[in-house]
Amino acid sequence: IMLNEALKGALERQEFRLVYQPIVDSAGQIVSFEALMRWRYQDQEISPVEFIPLMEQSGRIVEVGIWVLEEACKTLAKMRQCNADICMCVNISLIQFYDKGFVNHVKRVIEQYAIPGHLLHLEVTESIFRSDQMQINQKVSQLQQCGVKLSIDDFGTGYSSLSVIQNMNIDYIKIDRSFIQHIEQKGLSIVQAVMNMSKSLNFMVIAEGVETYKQRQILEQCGIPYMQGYYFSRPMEQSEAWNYLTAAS
Ligand code: G
Ligand code: G
Ligand code: MN
Ligand code: NA
Repeated sequence: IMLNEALKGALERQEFRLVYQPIVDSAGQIVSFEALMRWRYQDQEISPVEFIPLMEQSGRIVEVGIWVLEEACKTLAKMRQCNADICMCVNISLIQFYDKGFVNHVKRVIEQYAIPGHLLHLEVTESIFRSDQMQINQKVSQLQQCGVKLSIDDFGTGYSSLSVIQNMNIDYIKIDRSFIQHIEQKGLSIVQAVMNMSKSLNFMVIAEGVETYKQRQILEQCGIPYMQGYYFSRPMEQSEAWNYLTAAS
């Protein structure tokens, strides 16, 4: 309840910021950053795991989500001066995704910052599959008309119906880090299953939460094209992310 009160003016008090974690290809080259929200309240960092659900309950996530999208696109526009092909991944809450102003907002932001749509990747969780198929397809096609790409985040942890995935035009699937963490003990069957699906259903695969060289090696042998995790880099403040990018370019 106290956090809820504190969240009310957090945007106005400029307590939110974004940090950026690289996503790399099989050669270790950066292809993208994922923007992740941070909240500093009275000298404490509060995790999005705590405050995102509160903002979803209050509906405030729509307004704050608009800020996130703008901030991420502003950063992307700046980064493109260094690497014109770099992409930006932004987490989108389902409430924001289905808000009636969302598509127009996405359009406005990519126009404002002159960003080619395909460089903006919107990440939604599997909970999207719980909504009505018609509703999903309508929103997805509206967004794809803007050129933006869609990713399923934390894949494998939630509800997903294979038939819905088959009927949905997804661009990326991010395999949840829980499947990567135990890859050495429990094996690769989930990862391989997603890789096989990706070929017939035509989406790209990203492995999340890669923490060790061994994991990277195993995933590489499995043909995973993109990886993200502490092994490559933790999420970075904007200035660090800029240094990382310029050093890599
Ligand atoms: O960065 P961290 O591991 O603390 O993120 C925890 C969770 O919060 C992740 O599931 C992540 O997707 C989510 N999250 C981080 N930033 C955002 C954001 O800007 N919007 C939404 N909807 N979720 C976010
Ligand atoms: O749900 P989502 O995938 O958006 O969550 C992303 C969060 O996962 C980031 O905020 C980041 O803090 C966390 N994360 C990123 N890489 C790693 C990793 O290698 N190990 C662990 N434990 N967490 C990670
Ligand atoms: Mn994510
Ligand atoms: Na994830």
